Amino acid sequence: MFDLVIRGGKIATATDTFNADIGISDGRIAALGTGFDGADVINATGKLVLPGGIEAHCHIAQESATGGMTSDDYRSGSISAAFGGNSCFVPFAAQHRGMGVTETLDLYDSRATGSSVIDWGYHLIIADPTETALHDELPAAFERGITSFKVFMTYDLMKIDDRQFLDILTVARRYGALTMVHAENSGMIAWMSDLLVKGGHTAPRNHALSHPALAEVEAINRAISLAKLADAPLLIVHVSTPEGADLVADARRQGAKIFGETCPQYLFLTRDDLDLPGMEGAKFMCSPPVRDMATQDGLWRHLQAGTFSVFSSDHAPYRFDETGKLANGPEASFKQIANGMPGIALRLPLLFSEGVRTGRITLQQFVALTATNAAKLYGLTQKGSIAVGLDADIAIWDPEEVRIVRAEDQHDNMDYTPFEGRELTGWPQTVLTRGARVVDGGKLVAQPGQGRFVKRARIDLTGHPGVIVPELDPAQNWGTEVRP
Ligand code: DUC
Ligand code: ZN
Ligand code: ZN
Repeated sequence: MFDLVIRGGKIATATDTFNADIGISDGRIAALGTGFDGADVINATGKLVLPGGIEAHCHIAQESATGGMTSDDYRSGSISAAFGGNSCFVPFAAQHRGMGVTETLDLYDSRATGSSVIDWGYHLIIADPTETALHDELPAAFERGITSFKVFMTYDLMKIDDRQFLDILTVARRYGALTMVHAENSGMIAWMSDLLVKGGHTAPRNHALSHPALAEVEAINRAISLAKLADAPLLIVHVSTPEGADLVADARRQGAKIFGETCPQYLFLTRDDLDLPGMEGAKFMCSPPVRDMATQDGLWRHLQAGTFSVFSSDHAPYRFDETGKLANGPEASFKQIANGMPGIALRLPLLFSEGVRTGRITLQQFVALTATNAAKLYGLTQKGSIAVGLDADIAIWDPEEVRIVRAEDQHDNMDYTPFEGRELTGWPQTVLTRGARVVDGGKLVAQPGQGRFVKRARIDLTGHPGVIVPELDPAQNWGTEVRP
């Protein structure tokens, strides 16, 4: 007798699809089989039973370097995530210059604890890699279960230089942490932005022109080169160009520990969405920017070919009002508008409907991209699949349900969705975190605080040997031992 049985569903993991009952006890998957009985039973006949999504790129209760706050906190953000089929999320804890790492993590603990309905962790954004941060605080953060760091190659108040990047990669490598990078060339963006503003081209659509594809390609190439030199794992987040994805694919073919992420906006939106009257286009501003149809096709091909390990929302919610996009008034130039858009609840339905149902990707790829690979990269050793002993983090989907996306049906704290009016087929109906229902039949049934902080482990690099550059290989260097 189990605490809960999910009966009669079709289970899919990153490698298999099979029919079985799931027996759950004490929040864990206790058995897979048939004919199970439980104190509580969910009938999943005709449904897909998938690992709960792990949303590993979202901005929740996060202030930018210039002070703007995202509209979702850990309560609304986690609720929205759960309605979108996620049972765990990993937002960012953002260090700003002058802040210590420990102080940053304490601040985010105070924001998240008691609020989230699903399990959570944080990636630490490092904007001030002082000696204390590198040698005392990052190891302490790792001990605390924060095993992924994000750095920026652009934004004046956030960016680090190449030397600092190498220092962070080296510490991360030593502890088994994953470094994530926002890869865009800062100088190219500043130069383009100044040219546009000087010419009076300040409308939101110019945001797309101010972030040329070349800026991403150059920075990805540099970031991969730095990671190879340090022999450290690196994830390029929000890849928005096929040329950038080509670089990720090449590095992976060489065995380097390079990973890539893309996001819904780059597969489903184009810069025509930015070209709306007045400030409407601001709703579609994110960085890197959305591009064109040829870009979408190229990114879909990379998704199919396995270049990307993770598909994340990059939920960065700023309302279309004076608290968000319009904080600098209705006449603001594109440079003064917050970058980011919501999407935490639609990441999975968009990819399921337009990826799996259309046959562009398999159900196994869907599970890998949305849960299993994130668990491996981010050290969520108890999550990301359906197997005996793992947390019962499970999403039960109706693959035939058709819904039209409407802002008014969302559960985030936003006043628009960039995907308004899209018809999507296949939606999550019930979501469990550690065996407890969070969302059931379209209703929230969890209390804020039901989610727990997850102390994460080191990155799982199985299958990624890494490459040692000749200059660091003693066999090719008169026996000289130089180890990062
Ligand atoms: N980078 C992100 O990851 N999200 C929002 C904006 C940005 O620059
Ligand atoms: Zn970024
Ligand atoms: Zn982001």
